[in-house]
Amino acid sequence: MDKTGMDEIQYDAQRLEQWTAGAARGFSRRDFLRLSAAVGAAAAGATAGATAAAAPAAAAGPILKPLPPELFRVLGTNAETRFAALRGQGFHVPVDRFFVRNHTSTPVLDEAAWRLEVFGAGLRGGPVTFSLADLRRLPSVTRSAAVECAGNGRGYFTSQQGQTVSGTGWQLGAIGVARWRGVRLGTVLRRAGLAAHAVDVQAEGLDANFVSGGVDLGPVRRPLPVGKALDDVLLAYEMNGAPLPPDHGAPVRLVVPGWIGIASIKWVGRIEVSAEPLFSPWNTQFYRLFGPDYPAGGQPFDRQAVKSAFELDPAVPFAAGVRTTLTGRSWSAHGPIRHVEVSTDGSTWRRARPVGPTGGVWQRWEIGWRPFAGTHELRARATDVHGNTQPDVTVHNTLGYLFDAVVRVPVTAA
Ligand SMILES: Nc1nc2c(c(=O)[nH]1)N[C@H]1C(S)=C(S)[C@@H](COP(=O)(O)O)O[C@H]1N2
Ligand SMILES: [Mo]
Repeated sequence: MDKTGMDEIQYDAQRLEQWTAGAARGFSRRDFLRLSAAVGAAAAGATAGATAAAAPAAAAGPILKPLPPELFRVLGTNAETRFAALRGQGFHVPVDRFFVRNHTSTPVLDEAAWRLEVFGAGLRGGPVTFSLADLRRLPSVTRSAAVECAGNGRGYFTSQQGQTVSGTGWQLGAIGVARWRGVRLGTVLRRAGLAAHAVDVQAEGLDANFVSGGVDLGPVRRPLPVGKALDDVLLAYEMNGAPLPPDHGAPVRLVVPGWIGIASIKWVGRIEVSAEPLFSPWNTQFYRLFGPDYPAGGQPFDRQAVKSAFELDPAVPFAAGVRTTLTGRSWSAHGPIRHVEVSTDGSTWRRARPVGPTGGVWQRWEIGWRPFAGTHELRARATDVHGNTQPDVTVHNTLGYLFDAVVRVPVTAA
Protein backbone atom coordinates (compact mmCIF):
# COMPACT_ATOMS: atom_id res chain seq x y z
CA MET A 1 0.00 0.00 0.00
CA ASP A 2 1.10 3.55 -0.63
CA LYS A 3 2.61 4.59 2.66
CA THR A 4 1.36 8.15 2.44
CA GLY A 5 -2.24 7.01 2.33
CA MET A 6 -1.82 4.74 5.32
CA ASP A 7 -3.74 5.51 8.41
CA GLU A 8 -1.62 6.52 11.37
CA ILE A 9 -2.86 3.50 13.27
CA GLN A 10 -1.39 1.20 10.68
CA TYR A 11 1.71 3.31 10.53
CA ASP A 12 2.17 3.12 14.28
CA ALA A 13 1.73 -0.63 14.19
CA GLN A 14 4.27 -0.97 11.44
CA ARG A 15 6.72 1.28 13.20
CA LEU A 16 6.49 -0.79 16.34
CA GLU A 17 7.23 -3.92 14.36
CA GLN A 18 10.24 -2.24 12.85
CA TRP A 19 11.55 -1.38 16.26
CA THR A 20 10.88 -4.86 17.57
CA ALA A 21 12.80 -6.27 14.66
CA GLY A 22 15.61 -3.78 15.26
CA ALA A 23 15.03 -2.35 11.80
CA ALA A 24 14.03 1.24 12.55
CA ARG A 25 16.64 3.79 11.57
CA GLY A 26 17.65 6.34 14.16
CA PHE A 27 15.76 4.52 16.85
CA SER A 28 17.14 1.18 18.01
CA ARG A 29 15.33 -1.72 19.59
CA ARG A 30 17.33 -0.95 22.72
CA ASP A 31 15.84 2.54 22.72
CA PHE A 32 12.48 1.01 22.10
CA LEU A 33 12.73 -1.34 25.05
CA ARG A 34 14.10 1.38 27.27
CA LEU A 35 11.23 3.71 26.36
CA SER A 36 8.70 0.94 26.65
CA ALA A 37 9.89 0.29 30.17
CA ALA A 38 9.69 4.01 30.88
CA VAL A 39 6.06 4.19 29.83
CA GLY A 40 5.16 0.86 31.38
CA ALA A 41 4.03 -0.63 28.10
CA ALA A 42 4.42 -4.37 27.74
CA ALA A 43 5.96 -3.81 24.37
CA ALA A 44 8.38 -6.66 23.97
CA GLY A 45 5.58 -9.02 22.97
CA ALA A 46 4.82 -7.19 19.73
CA THR A 47 5.14 -9.51 16.78
CA ALA A 48 4.83 -9.23 13.06
CA GLY A 49 1.25 -10.01 12.08
CA ALA A 50 -0.19 -8.32 15.14
CA THR A 51 -1.11 -5.22 13.16
CA ALA A 52 -4.66 -6.45 12.67
CA ALA A 53 -5.29 -5.72 16.33
CA ALA A 54 -5.45 -2.03 15.47
CA ALA A 55 -8.02 -2.46 12.72
CA PRO A 56 -11.38 -2.93 14.52
CA ALA A 57 -11.27 0.48 16.24
CA ALA A 58 -10.85 2.16 12.87
CA ALA A 59 -13.95 0.45 11.51
CA ALA A 60 -16.32 1.42 14.33
CA GLY A 61 -17.73 4.77 13.12
CA PRO A 62 -15.05 6.82 14.79
CA ILE A 63 -16.61 10.28 14.32
CA LEU A 64 -20.15 11.12 15.44
CA LYS A 65 -20.94 14.39 13.66
CA PRO A 66 -22.01 14.38 10.01
CA LEU A 67 -19.13 14.50 7.53
CA PRO A 68 -20.66 15.75 4.27
CA PRO A 69 -18.17 15.43 1.41
CA GLU A 70 -18.39 19.12 0.53
CA LEU A 71 -17.06 20.01 4.00
CA PHE A 72 -14.73 17.13 4.86
CA ARG A 73 -12.25 14.67 3.42
CA VAL A 74 -12.41 11.50 5.52
CA LEU A 75 -9.10 9.74 6.24
CA GLY A 76 -9.52 6.62 8.37
CA THR A 77 -10.61 7.65 11.87
CA ASN A 78 -10.02 11.29 10.96
CA ALA A 79 -11.67 13.97 8.82
CA GLU A 80 -10.00 17.07 7.43
CA THR A 81 -11.69 20.36 6.65
CA ARG A 82 -11.93 21.25 2.97
CA PHE A 83 -10.45 24.72 2.71
CA ALA A 84 -13.02 25.62 0.05
CA ALA A 85 -15.60 25.25 2.83
CA LEU A 86 -13.92 28.08 4.77
CA ARG A 87 -14.47 30.62 1.98
CA GLY A 88 -16.97 33.20 3.21
CA GLN A 89 -16.69 31.94 6.77
CA GLY A 90 -15.52 34.17 9.60
CA PHE A 91 -12.45 34.00 11.76
CA HIS A 92 -13.60 30.94 13.70
CA VAL A 93 -14.28 27.57 12.11
CA PRO A 94 -17.82 26.37 12.80
CA VAL A 95 -18.09 22.94 14.41
CA ASP A 96 -19.87 21.58 11.33
CA ARG A 97 -16.61 21.91 9.40
CA PHE A 98 -13.92 21.69 12.12
CA PHE A 99 -11.46 18.83 11.47
CA VAL A 100 -11.41 15.76 13.72
CA ARG A 101 -8.39 13.68 14.55
CA ASN A 102 -9.17 10.54 16.57
CA HIS A 103 -6.68 7.84 17.50
CA THR A 104 -9.63 5.49 17.97
CA SER A 105 -13.25 6.63 18.29
CA THR A 106 -15.19 9.47 19.85
CA PRO A 107 -16.48 8.29 23.25
CA VAL A 108 -19.82 9.55 24.56
CA LEU A 109 -19.28 10.50 28.20
CA ASP A 110 -21.93 11.27 30.81
CA GLU A 111 -21.07 14.79 31.91
CA ALA A 112 -22.90 14.42 35.23
CA ALA A 113 -20.82 11.38 36.12
CA TRP A 114 -17.62 12.82 34.64
CA ARG A 115 -14.78 13.56 37.05
CA LEU A 116 -11.33 14.98 36.59
CA GLU A 117 -8.73 13.49 38.88
CA VAL A 118 -5.52 15.46 39.45
CA PHE A 119 -2.82 13.37 41.09
CA GLY A 120 0.91 12.81 41.35
CA ALA A 121 4.14 13.46 43.22
CA GLY A 122 4.13 17.07 42.02
CA LEU A 123 1.21 17.89 44.32
CA ARG A 124 1.60 18.82 47.97
CA GLY A 125 -1.08 16.32 48.96
CA GLY A 126 -3.11 13.44 47.59
CA PRO A 127 -5.35 13.31 44.52
CA VAL A 128 -8.03 15.98 44.07
CA THR A 129 -11.22 15.39 42.09
CA PHE A 130 -13.27 17.98 40.18
CA SER A 131 -16.74 17.65 38.66
CA LEU A 132 -17.80 19.68 35.63
CA ALA A 133 -19.83 21.91 37.98
CA ASP A 134 -16.68 22.46 40.06
CA LEU A 135 -14.79 23.59 36.96
CA ARG A 136 -17.64 25.86 35.86
CA ARG A 137 -17.59 27.56 39.28
CA LEU A 138 -13.94 28.54 38.84
CA PRO A 139 -13.08 31.78 37.02
CA SER A 140 -13.45 31.25 33.28
CA VAL A 141 -11.47 32.63 30.37
CA THR A 142 -12.31 32.76 26.68
CA ARG A 143 -9.58 32.58 24.09
CA SER A 144 -9.29 32.04 20.34
CA ALA A 145 -6.76 29.35 19.55
CA ALA A 146 -5.90 26.96 16.78
CA VAL A 147 -5.81 23.22 17.11
CA GLU A 148 -3.62 21.89 14.32
CA CYS A 149 -2.36 18.37 13.81
CA ALA A 150 1.43 18.05 13.73
CA GLY A 151 1.00 16.12 10.49
CA ASN A 152 -1.08 18.79 8.76
CA GLY A 153 0.19 19.04 5.16
CA ARG A 154 1.88 15.63 5.37
CA GLY A 155 0.52 14.55 1.98
CA TYR A 156 2.68 17.19 0.27
CA PHE A 157 5.91 15.50 1.37
CA THR A 158 4.96 12.90 -1.24
CA SER A 159 2.90 14.79 -3.83
CA GLN A 160 5.20 17.82 -3.94
CA GLN A 161 8.59 16.56 -2.73
CA GLY A 162 8.42 12.93 -3.89
CA GLN A 163 9.30 11.63 -0.42
CA THR A 164 8.04 8.67 1.53
CA VAL A 165 6.41 9.45 4.86
CA SER A 166 4.09 7.47 7.12
CA GLY A 167 0.81 8.57 8.63
CA THR A 168 -2.44 10.20 7.64
CA GLY A 169 -2.02 11.91 4.26
CA TRP A 170 -3.53 15.24 5.24
CA GLN A 171 -3.61 18.13 2.82
CA LEU A 172 -3.86 21.44 4.74
CA GLY A 173 -7.22 20.97 6.45
CA ALA A 174 -6.04 19.48 9.75
CA ILE A 175 -6.37 22.88 11.42
CA GLY A 176 -9.23 24.77 12.97
CA VAL A 177 -9.50 27.96 14.99
CA ALA A 178 -12.24 28.20 17.60
CA ARG A 179 -13.24 30.37 20.51
CA TRP A 180 -12.68 28.20 23.54
CA ARG A 181 -14.07 28.90 26.98
CA GLY A 182 -12.94 27.13 30.09
CA VAL A 183 -10.78 27.38 33.14
CA ARG A 184 -7.07 27.91 33.07
CA LEU A 185 -5.20 24.69 33.70
CA GLY A 186 -3.05 26.68 36.13
CA THR A 187 -6.11 27.58 38.21
CA VAL A 188 -7.04 23.90 38.54
CA LEU A 189 -3.48 22.80 39.28
CA ARG A 190 -3.12 25.41 42.02
CA ARG A 191 -6.46 24.34 43.54
CA ALA A 192 -5.16 20.79 43.48
CA GLY A 193 -2.09 21.77 45.51
CA LEU A 194 0.61 22.21 42.89
CA ALA A 195 4.02 21.93 44.57
CA ALA A 196 7.03 24.09 43.80
CA HIS A 197 8.98 20.99 42.71
CA ALA A 198 6.41 19.94 40.05
CA VAL A 199 8.03 19.19 36.68
CA ASP A 200 5.56 17.86 34.12
CA VAL A 201 1.78 17.83 33.70
CA GLN A 202 0.24 15.01 31.70
CA ALA A 203 -3.43 14.80 30.76
CA GLU A 204 -4.94 11.45 29.76
CA GLY A 205 -7.93 10.90 27.48
CA LEU A 206 -10.95 8.79 28.39
CA ASP A 207 -11.20 7.42 24.85
CA ALA A 208 -10.18 3.81 24.28
CA ASN A 209 -6.56 2.88 24.90
CA PHE A 210 -4.47 3.15 21.77
CA VAL A 211 -3.39 -0.29 20.59
CA SER A 212 -0.55 -0.38 18.11
CA GLY A 213 1.12 -3.48 16.73
CA GLY A 214 -0.73 -5.59 19.29
CA VAL A 215 0.67 -3.47 22.11
CA ASP A 216 -1.68 -1.55 24.40
CA LEU A 217 0.00 1.83 24.74
CA GLY A 218 -2.59 2.98 27.27
CA PRO A 219 -4.67 6.15 27.16
CA VAL A 220 -3.73 8.91 24.73
CA ARG A 221 -1.51 11.23 26.79
CA ARG A 222 1.42 13.57 26.41
CA PRO A 223 3.35 15.56 29.01
CA LEU A 224 3.61 19.36 29.13
CA PRO A 225 6.27 21.19 31.10
CA VAL A 226 4.73 22.89 34.14
CA GLY A 227 5.74 26.29 32.72
CA LYS A 228 3.53 25.86 29.66
CA ALA A 229 0.75 24.33 31.75
CA LEU A 230 0.65 27.45 33.93
CA ASP A 231 0.93 29.86 30.99
CA ASP A 232 -1.90 29.82 28.44
CA VAL A 233 -3.37 26.31 28.57
CA LEU A 234 -7.12 25.90 29.04
CA LEU A 235 -9.33 23.11 30.28
CA ALA A 236 -12.07 24.00 27.79
CA TYR A 237 -15.75 23.10 28.16
CA GLU A 238 -17.13 25.39 25.43
CA MET A 239 -16.29 25.74 21.75
CA ASN A 240 -17.63 28.70 19.75
CA GLY A 241 -20.12 29.58 22.49
CA ALA A 242 -21.71 26.14 22.87
CA PRO A 243 -20.88 23.13 25.02
CA LEU A 244 -17.90 21.23 23.65
CA PRO A 245 -19.19 18.65 21.13
CA PRO A 246 -18.36 14.95 21.65
CA ASP A 247 -15.95 14.74 18.69
CA HIS A 248 -13.92 17.64 20.06
CA GLY A 249 -13.50 16.29 23.58
CA ALA A 250 -16.72 16.68 25.58
CA PRO A 251 -17.11 17.38 28.36
CA VAL A 252 -13.60 18.85 28.82
CA ARG A 253 -10.43 19.01 26.73
CA LEU A 254 -7.08 20.71 26.91
CA VAL A 255 -6.37 23.55 24.52
CA VAL A 256 -2.64 24.19 24.27
CA PRO A 257 -2.13 27.31 22.11
CA GLY A 258 0.68 27.18 19.56
CA TRP A 259 1.51 23.56 20.22
CA ILE A 260 0.88 20.57 17.98
CA GLY A 261 -2.65 19.17 18.22
CA ILE A 262 -1.69 16.07 20.21
CA ALA A 263 -0.94 18.33 23.18
CA SER A 264 -4.61 19.35 23.28
CA ILE A 265 -5.85 16.12 24.87
CA LYS A 266 -9.59 15.54 24.38
CA TRP A 267 -11.96 13.84 26.86
CA VAL A 268 -9.58 14.55 29.75
CA GLY A 269 -10.14 12.22 32.71
CA ARG A 270 -6.93 12.37 34.70
CA ILE A 271 -4.03 14.74 34.97
CA GLU A 272 -0.75 13.63 36.47
CA VAL A 273 1.52 16.25 38.00
CA SER A 274 4.96 14.72 38.29
CA ALA A 275 8.10 15.53 40.22
CA GLU A 276 10.26 14.20 37.36
CA PRO A 277 10.18 14.27 33.56
CA LEU A 278 7.38 12.14 32.10
CA PHE A 279 7.45 10.18 28.89
CA SER A 280 4.66 8.79 26.81
CA PRO A 281 4.60 7.16 23.39
CA TRP A 282 3.26 10.51 22.16
CA ASN A 283 6.50 12.35 22.84
CA THR A 284 8.97 9.54 22.19
CA GLN A 285 7.75 7.09 19.55
CA PHE A 286 5.35 9.46 17.80
CA TYR A 287 5.52 13.22 17.37
CA ARG A 288 9.29 13.28 17.04
CA LEU A 289 11.31 14.23 13.98
CA PHE A 290 13.18 11.21 12.64
CA GLY A 291 15.40 11.18 9.58
CA PRO A 292 18.92 11.69 8.30
CA ASP A 293 18.78 15.42 9.06
CA TYR A 294 17.73 14.86 12.66
CA PRO A 295 19.63 13.45 15.66
CA ALA A 296 19.68 9.72 16.31
CA GLY A 297 16.71 8.95 18.54
CA GLY A 298 14.73 11.76 16.95
CA GLN A 299 14.19 15.42 17.60
CA PRO A 300 11.35 16.25 20.00
CA PHE A 301 9.17 19.20 19.05
CA ASP A 302 6.05 20.89 20.36
CA ARG A 303 5.35 24.03 18.37
CA GLN A 304 3.65 24.34 15.01
CA ALA A 305 5.13 25.98 11.90
CA VAL A 306 4.06 28.62 9.31
CA LYS A 307 1.50 27.65 6.67
CA SER A 308 -0.84 29.13 4.07
CA ALA A 309 -3.86 27.71 2.27
CA PHE A 310 -6.16 28.92 -0.49
CA GLU A 311 -9.88 28.61 0.17
CA LEU A 312 -10.64 26.85 -3.09
CA ASP A 313 -11.20 23.47 -4.66
CA PRO A 314 -8.46 23.00 -7.29
CA ALA A 315 -10.78 20.71 -9.25
CA VAL A 316 -13.20 23.56 -9.98
CA PRO A 317 -12.05 25.56 -13.03
CA PHE A 318 -11.95 29.37 -13.01
CA ALA A 319 -13.69 31.38 -15.72
CA ALA A 320 -11.03 32.50 -18.19
CA GLY A 321 -10.64 36.24 -18.61
CA VAL A 322 -12.92 37.04 -15.68
CA ARG A 323 -11.59 38.89 -12.66
CA THR A 324 -11.95 36.84 -9.49
CA THR A 325 -10.89 37.13 -5.87
CA LEU A 326 -8.61 34.49 -4.45
CA THR A 327 -8.99 34.09 -0.68
CA GLY A 328 -7.02 32.18 1.88
CA ARG A 329 -5.67 31.93 5.39
CA SER A 330 -2.12 31.92 6.79
CA TRP A 331 -0.92 31.13 10.28
CA SER A 332 2.17 30.81 12.43
CA ALA A 333 2.44 29.37 15.92
CA HIS A 334 5.20 31.86 16.70
CA GLY A 335 3.19 35.04 16.33
CA PRO A 336 0.85 37.04 14.10
CA ILE A 337 1.29 37.04 10.32
CA ARG A 338 3.00 40.16 8.99
CA HIS A 339 2.32 39.64 5.31
CA VAL A 340 1.23 37.10 2.74
CA GLU A 341 2.52 37.00 -0.83
CA VAL A 342 0.72 35.23 -3.64
CA SER A 343 2.08 34.07 -6.98
CA THR A 344 -0.22 33.14 -9.85
CA ASP A 345 2.46 32.88 -12.55
CA GLY A 346 5.21 30.84 -10.92
CA SER A 347 7.68 33.71 -10.72
CA THR A 348 6.31 37.03 -9.46
CA TRP A 349 4.81 37.68 -6.04
CA ARG A 350 2.13 40.18 -5.01
CA ARG A 351 1.06 41.17 -1.51
CA ALA A 352 -2.35 39.86 -0.49
CA ARG A 353 -4.75 42.18 1.37
CA PRO A 354 -5.46 41.22 4.97
CA VAL A 355 -9.13 40.49 5.68
CA GLY A 356 -10.63 40.80 9.16
CA PRO A 357 -8.65 41.13 12.36
CA THR A 358 -4.86 41.21 12.15
CA GLY A 359 -2.63 40.03 14.95
CA GLY A 360 -4.73 36.97 15.59
CA VAL A 361 -4.21 33.26 15.54
CA TRP A 362 -4.48 33.20 11.78
CA GLN A 363 -4.86 35.79 9.07
CA ARG A 364 -7.52 35.77 6.37
CA TRP A 365 -6.46 37.43 3.11
CA GLU A 366 -7.57 38.07 -0.47
CA ILE A 367 -6.11 39.11 -3.79
CA GLY A 368 -7.57 39.81 -7.23
CA TRP A 369 -6.73 37.67 -10.24
CA ARG A 370 -7.81 37.49 -13.85
CA PRO A 371 -6.70 34.11 -15.24
CA PHE A 372 -6.17 33.49 -18.95
CA ALA A 373 -7.43 30.21 -20.36
CA GLY A 374 -5.12 27.33 -19.52
CA THR A 375 -3.35 25.87 -16.51
CA HIS A 376 -1.87 27.86 -13.66
CA GLU A 377 -0.01 27.22 -10.45
CA LEU A 378 -1.07 29.21 -7.39
CA ARG A 379 1.23 29.71 -4.44
CA ALA A 380 0.88 31.59 -1.16
CA ARG A 381 3.72 32.35 1.23
CA ALA A 382 3.33 33.91 4.67
CA THR A 383 5.83 35.66 6.91
CA ASP A 384 5.14 36.22 10.59
CA VAL A 385 6.15 39.19 12.75
CA HIS A 386 9.36 37.42 13.76
CA GLY A 387 10.40 36.89 10.15
CA ASN A 388 9.55 33.18 10.08
CA THR A 389 8.45 32.32 6.58
CA GLN A 390 7.73 29.35 4.35
CA PRO A 391 10.56 27.63 2.45
CA ASP A 392 10.20 26.10 -1.02
CA VAL A 393 11.15 22.70 0.38
CA THR A 394 10.64 21.28 3.88
CA VAL A 395 13.39 19.13 5.41
CA HIS A 396 12.14 15.55 5.28
CA ASN A 397 11.21 13.60 8.39
CA THR A 398 9.97 10.04 8.19
CA LEU A 399 6.72 10.66 10.06
CA GLY A 400 5.87 13.67 7.94
CA TYR A 401 5.42 16.34 10.60
CA LEU A 402 5.63 20.13 10.28
CA PHE A 403 5.25 20.48 6.51
CA ASP A 404 5.71 24.23 6.11
CA ALA A 405 6.82 24.61 2.49
CA VAL A 406 4.89 26.77 0.03
CA VAL A 407 2.21 24.53 -1.48
CA ARG A 408 1.81 24.66 -5.25
CA VAL A 409 -1.85 24.48 -6.23
CA PRO A 410 -2.53 23.53 -9.86
CA VAL A 411 -5.73 25.10 -11.22
CA THR A 412 -7.26 25.64 -14.64
CA ALA A 413 -9.23 28.43 -16.28
CA ALA A 414 -11.60 27.73 -19.13
N1 LIG B 1 -7.87 11.77 24.07
C1 LIG B 1 -7.46 12.14 22.86
N2 LIG B 1 -7.04 13.40 22.68
C2 LIG B 1 -6.61 13.81 21.47
C3 LIG B 1 -6.56 12.91 20.37
C4 LIG B 1 -7.03 11.59 20.58
O1 LIG B 1 -7.10 10.75 19.66
N3 LIG B 1 -7.48 11.23 21.84
N4 LIG B 1 -6.04 13.35 19.18
C5 LIG B 1 -5.09 14.47 19.27
C6 LIG B 1 -4.66 14.99 18.01
S1 LIG B 1 -3.42 14.11 17.24
C7 LIG B 1 -5.14 16.17 17.51
S2 LIG B 1 -4.50 16.82 16.08
C8 LIG B 1 -6.24 16.90 18.16
C9 LIG B 1 -7.42 17.07 17.22
O2 LIG B 1 -8.45 17.79 17.83
P1 LIG B 1 -9.90 17.85 17.14
O3 LIG B 1 -10.30 16.45 16.79
O4 LIG B 1 -10.81 18.51 18.10
O5 LIG B 1 -9.74 18.66 15.87
O6 LIG B 1 -6.70 16.23 19.33
C10 LIG B 1 -5.69 15.60 20.10
N5 LIG B 1 -6.25 15.11 21.33
MO1 LIG C 1 -2.60 15.38 15.57
